Amino acid sequence: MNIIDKYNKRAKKINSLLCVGLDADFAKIPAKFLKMEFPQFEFNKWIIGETHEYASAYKPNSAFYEARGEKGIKELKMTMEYLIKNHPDIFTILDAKRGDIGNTNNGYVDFVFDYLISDAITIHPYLGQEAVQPFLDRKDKCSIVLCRTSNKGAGEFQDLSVKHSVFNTSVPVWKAVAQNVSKDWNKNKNCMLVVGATYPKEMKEIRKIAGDMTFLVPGIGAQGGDLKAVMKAGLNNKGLGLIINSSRGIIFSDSPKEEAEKLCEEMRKYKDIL
Ligand code: NUP
Repeated sequence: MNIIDKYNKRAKKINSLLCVGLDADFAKIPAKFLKMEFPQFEFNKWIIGETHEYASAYKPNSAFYEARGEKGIKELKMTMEYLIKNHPDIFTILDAKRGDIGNTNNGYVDFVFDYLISDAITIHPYLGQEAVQPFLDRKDKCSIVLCRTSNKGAGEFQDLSVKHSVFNTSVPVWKAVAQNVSKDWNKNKNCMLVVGATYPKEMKEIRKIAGDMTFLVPGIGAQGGDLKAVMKAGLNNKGLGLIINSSRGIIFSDSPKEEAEKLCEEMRKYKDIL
């Protein structure tokens, strides 16, 4: 089975495009977990228990684990192993935004895909396809390339106009990324794009370029993205093509279960009316 079909199968089975971000920020996790031997892991286990019936993907961001050194890495690995063992049909993404020269990337490939057994990794495209080839060559794994990020200052470089042989006019860098990744990098059908929920207009343009490719969409919840606008702009013609993430908005809410359910129900509603 193609790795992206792992996500599609789960999304269809439970009718949900929700990705829960396991951003177990040590400064924010509730006190009762801090007393435990493996606080980030225990917190994640609780979040997974609360949210798995609505989740088609989980996305830990490596930063929150790296911050604790070896303890954090251990608990990140425990989290990934827990997911594989207990929820093998849920897609996993390590949000690590890697990307270096080719042979250095081999180290990231081994760490993220084989040691942490993640289905997917986020990477940035700045060094070009030749450099990130070690990620793309892993046919059994998915590379999710930053295209249009959700942050306010995303445009500083991403909006710069560039000449690109495929387009007649100059285009912003994010369009060039969407074009190259969807047409050239995706030979193994194992690429996705990161498109922030805070930029639905751009998402609509990226959808036109990228066909039915899947987008990882951060920016719902704490960053204020508009779910309806995202789904209108980004759903592909199969009613899929989006992995919609919320991290803080779910995991640090009063009830992660209720927040996940609410978001999932909204997605189902919009899917039916759009
Ligand atoms: O463009 C991006 N924006 C973004 O927020 C690309 C990302 N990978 N992220 C990540 O998504 C961010 O690092 C964090 O892990 C998550 C969003 O979290 P939250 O705003 O829902 O708490």
